[in-house]
Amino acid sequence: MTLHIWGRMSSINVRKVVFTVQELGLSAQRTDAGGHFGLVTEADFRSKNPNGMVPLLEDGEATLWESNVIVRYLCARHATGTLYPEPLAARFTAEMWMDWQQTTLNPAGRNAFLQFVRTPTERRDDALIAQSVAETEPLLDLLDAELARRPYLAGQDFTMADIPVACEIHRWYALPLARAPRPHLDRWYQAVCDRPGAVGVLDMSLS
Ligand SMILES: N[C@@H](CCC(=O)N[C@@H](CS)C(=O)NCC(=O)O)C(=O)O
Repeated sequence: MTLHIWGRMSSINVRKVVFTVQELGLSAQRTDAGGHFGLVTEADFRSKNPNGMVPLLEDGEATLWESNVIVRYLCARHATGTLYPEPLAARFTAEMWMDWQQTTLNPAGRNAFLQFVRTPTERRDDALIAQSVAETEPLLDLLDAELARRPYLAGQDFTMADIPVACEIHRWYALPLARAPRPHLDRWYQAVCDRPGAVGVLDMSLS
């Protein structure tokens, strides 16, 4: 059974899923949806994701939305004991970072991305950018300090936790902003960029 991913690659949330599929060596069909590709308002799509958002994953009987849930599901199904850690403490450390990406890092950085990449220059709101930078910088410091203590977010090895956070860092690093030296964050990010899942994902330009 081939996996079916619905979603455009310009979406960070779709990129997480594509990274995971590639990392796991799975074959998947991807259909562009959302943004100017549309589809998400159609009745058939809404019957699968009533939110009308991407990504959406179909895998046999499983029809799933929410990007981090899809990442967890794929890792649980195909990589229990590695990307999906088995000991509960390690697994929930990974879960913790994934929730942190969704609830803390993403909201902080979102406006700078939207202003720089999706807003015409003449309508750009510098105050929104400054606020987004002010909220994100301490979170990058936090990541740098955490990654000084261990190679990956959930411990010694690469896990599902690293995928959503790396997709977020990819988006942030592509913005035209001065970057403070953060050697541990940069070392970790380079290691994630070297993973098989990163090809065509963490080297994409933003749109
Ligand atoms: N919490 C959801 C958010 C999904 C979301 O916001 N998706 C955006 C793209 S990143 C979307 O579908 N926007 C409407 C569109 O693309 O038409 C997730 O992580 O999957």
